[in-house]
Amino acid sequence: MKKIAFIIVATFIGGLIQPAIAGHHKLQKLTVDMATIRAPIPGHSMTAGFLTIRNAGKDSCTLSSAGSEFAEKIEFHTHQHVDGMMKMRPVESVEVAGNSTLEFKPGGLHLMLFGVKEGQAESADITLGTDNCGEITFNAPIKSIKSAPAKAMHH
Ligand SMILES: [Cu+2]
Repeated sequence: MKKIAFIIVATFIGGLIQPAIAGHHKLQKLTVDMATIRAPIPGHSMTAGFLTIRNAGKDSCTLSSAGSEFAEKIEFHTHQHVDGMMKMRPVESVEVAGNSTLEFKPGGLHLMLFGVKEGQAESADITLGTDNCGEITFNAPIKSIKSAPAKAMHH
């Protein structure tokens, strides 16, 4: 009798836990790793941010906004070849396909931070908003990162 009761209880608990895990997964399918903000050049209020974002869900997530206390405004930027020159171009949204990882990196897709606060901050929290996957906040250390070649820095 004891064994049967145990099986019933285990099945009941299992039934409770599973939907909870599934629900949690739906909210937290985006994860951010390797986030950094390039330390702004003294006297400059603009800099770039880099990160790796992973979408563990099967549906794509569309990043539609970025914000931080550290900057007045954050845009998504890509690099594009225009007449043989690499130029940065703002994009309104960035799609992270299901079960995939997307890199924001020097010379490619990146976050552009405008109106950066002066001071000795060592890191800043950044929040990315999405159309369909909630929002994610992560902490990005502020580091000196070697600049991309000068021609890649034109806006
Ligand atoms: Cu840029």
